[in-house]
Amino acid sequence: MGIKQLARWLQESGYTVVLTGAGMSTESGIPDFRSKSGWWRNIDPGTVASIEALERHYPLFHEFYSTRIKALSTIQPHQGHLILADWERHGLVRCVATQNVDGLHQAAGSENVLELHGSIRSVRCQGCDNPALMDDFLAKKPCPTCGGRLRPNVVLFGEMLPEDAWNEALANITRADLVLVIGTSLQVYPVNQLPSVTRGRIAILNAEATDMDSMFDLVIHGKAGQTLKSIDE
Ligand code: BV8
Repeated sequence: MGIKQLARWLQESGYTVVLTGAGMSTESGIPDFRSKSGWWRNIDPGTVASIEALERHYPLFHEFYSTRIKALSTIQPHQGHLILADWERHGLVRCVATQNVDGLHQAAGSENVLELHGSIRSVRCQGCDNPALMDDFLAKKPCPTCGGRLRPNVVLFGEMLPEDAWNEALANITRADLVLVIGTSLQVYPVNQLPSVTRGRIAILNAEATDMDSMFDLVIHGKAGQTLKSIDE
C-alpha cells in the first residue's frame, strides 16, 4: 500500500524534494553511521568528525577521513541514485538535499544536489582556508601556503552548515508539495528539522524506524534502492 501511495503522491506532486542520508549510500557499499553496521558502532563521532578531533586528535581524524576518501575510488551509485536522477530529468523531483558527502547523487546524474554536510571529494587548509591538493591531504602534508592542517570540505560537528545549501534546501522544502526523506535516522541537527517546515506531504523511506516516524504522512520501512525500483516500475 505504501509504495503505491507514494507512487501516486509523486505523480500528483508539482514540486517534490528528496532529502537523503547515509542509508542512501549503503547499497553502494558505504557504511552508514548509526545502524548496527555503521561507522559509529565503535567510534565516537565526536572523536573523529568534530572540530575538536581536527584540532586535538589529528592522526585519528586523518585516518577516518582518508579511509573514506580512498574507498570512494571503488564506489559506484546504485539503482536508487540512478532512479532519483531519472526522476529529476522527467520533472518528478526538483532537487536532492543530502547529508551525504560521497558525491554519489551527482555521479548518478542528479544535477540539483544540495550538499548540506559538504563533500569529502575536496580538501582545504584549516589555517588559511586555501583549497589544497587531495594528494597532499592523503600524504598528511601540511598546507604549502601556511603550514596549517589540511581537512576535507565536510561540515564537522560544531561547524555551521554551508549557508547557500542550507537556505536553498529550506526554500525548496518550504514550498514543496511532497518531501521524500530517504535513508536517514534524522538524529543530526539542524537537518532533522527540515521535514517539519514543509507545507506539503512528508514521506520517509528508511530501513528501520526513526524517532521522527510519527510526524510523517507516510512511512515505508525498506531498502532505498529496491523500494525506489518498485516505485519506478
Ligand atoms: C550545527 C561530517 C549550528 C561529515 C557529520 C545536542 C542535542 C542536539 C543537537 C546537538 C547537541 N549537541 C550538538 C548538537 C548539534 C550537532 C548535532 O546534531 N549533534 C547530534 C548528533 C546530537 N549538529 C552540528 O554540530 C551541526 N552544526 O548545528 O551548527 C547551526 C545551527 C542552525 C543552523 C545551522 C547550523 C553539524 C552537523 C553535521 C555533522 N557532520 N558528519 C561526514 O563525515 O560525513 S554528521 C553525520 O551524520 C553525517 O554527515 C551523516 O550524514 C549525518 C546524519 O546521519 P544519517 O545520514 O542520518 O546516517 P545514520 O547512520 O544516522 O542513519 C542512516 C539510516 O539509514 C539508518 O536509520 C539506517 O537504518 C538507514 N539505512 C541504512 N541502509 C539503508 C537505510 N535505509 C534505506 N535503505 C538502505 N539501504
